[in-house]
Amino acid sequence: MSRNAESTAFRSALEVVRGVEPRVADAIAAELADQRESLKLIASENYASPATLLAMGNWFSDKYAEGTVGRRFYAGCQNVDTVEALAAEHARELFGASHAYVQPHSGIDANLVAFWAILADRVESPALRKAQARQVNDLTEADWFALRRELGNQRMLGMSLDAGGHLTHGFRPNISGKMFDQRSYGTDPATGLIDYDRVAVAAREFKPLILVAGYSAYPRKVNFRIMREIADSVGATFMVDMAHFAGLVAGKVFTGDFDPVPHAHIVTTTTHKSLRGPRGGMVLCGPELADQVDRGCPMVLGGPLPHVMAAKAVALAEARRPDFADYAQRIVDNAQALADGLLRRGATLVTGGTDNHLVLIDVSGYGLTGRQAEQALLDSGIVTNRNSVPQDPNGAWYTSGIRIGTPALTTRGLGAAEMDATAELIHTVLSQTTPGTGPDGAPSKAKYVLDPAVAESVGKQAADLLTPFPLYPAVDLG
Ligand code: DSN
Repeated sequence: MSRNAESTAFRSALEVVRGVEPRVADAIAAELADQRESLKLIASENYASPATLLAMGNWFSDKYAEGTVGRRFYAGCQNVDTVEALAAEHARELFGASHAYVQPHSGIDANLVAFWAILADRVESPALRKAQARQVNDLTEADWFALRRELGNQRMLGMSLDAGGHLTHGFRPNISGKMFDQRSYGTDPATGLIDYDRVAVAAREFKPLILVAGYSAYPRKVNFRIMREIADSVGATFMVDMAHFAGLVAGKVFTGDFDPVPHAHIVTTTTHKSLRGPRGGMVLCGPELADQVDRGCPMVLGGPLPHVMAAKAVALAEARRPDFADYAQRIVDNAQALADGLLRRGATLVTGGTDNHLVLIDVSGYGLTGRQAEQALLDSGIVTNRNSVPQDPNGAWYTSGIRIGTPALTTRGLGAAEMDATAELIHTVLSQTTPGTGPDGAPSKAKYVLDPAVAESVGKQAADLLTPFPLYPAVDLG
């Protein structure tokens, strides 16, 4: 697409929106301005390509398409079939998976599809077999009672939240924690790394139906070959949620033991993080689980979003190009440069560094909570999010960590030199921020003191750092 075409497309779209509700058009334009100006270090965010963004804004949004390709509950789905089949084909080719299901609307939806598929595949339930043979009307009340009893309270072993696991891996604030009897494996307190021997012991003791690997705040690679061996040793289904690092798998930075696809029975992901696609989810699996996975809608999903599946097809096609592998490698190089820059300046990092796209700073070394650090950085034009660290004394709300990630800034083109400069800015803010007090003079975990002149100066330097790397350079909204 020519640069002019991108500008024309977005300008025209905004003009049409402005004709109905100008405040929405203004908010969309303001969002682009904000994203252009901020040093975005949120590890789970990225910037999708103009082609991906534009593929979402069209009449595919108007179509219902429950069912799967060629087998829909609505008429007239031939064009939805085309984009869904394309997205699935790109996903299979990109990840080397035999089956791809591209309908999930988000990561939690993808995980719900996987949980359902595993339960349906693994749990002995005559009532479920009857229901799946499409004899639902023949089920008695006793059958339904048995079905609920048999499917309920199954066991899941996943990574603990404060070690970097995800809410949807069996934790109480999420439905997965209410569906499953969950236990966690943590990390070694001395190294911060997963201790596979301890995972094996936990698996032997707990005998889970599902062993889950994957994380949203663990800054290291996971050895999926070892995890699969552990799952096999206790008869568990091995599920990997690769939402955070799917781009690193797609870009062949994570290969061999670190590529989940050949090792897991089922892999889930979002499509908008390091993979750089539209906001959405996806499931990959082998032939054994494919049929159950394809029942995701209406089992746990609402109708598919054909406009987002179209954008998934575009983004996955982009990820199959050779330059995506270069992008994925630069994400990791940048994270390592950022980690090195922080370590050299005296920061404490969980696990002492990174080998993926994220870095977790333990800000207790600066005498701050995660909440204080997050806000002080935000005041200075640096967008991050607070996150628990292992055995966090400040809990999940205030936390003791700041999670930073490089997928978004790498998309803009920033490299190692800019990562070192970013480390300097982060260190400056954190070392010059002090904890504040509440109205009664008592120490506060939320209030902080940062000289506004420091915040302004850092904000200016952060903006200067971004100037040579314009975001969506071809898009001029006028
Ligand atoms: N919210 C995502 C993240 O920030 O990691 C995970 O769901």
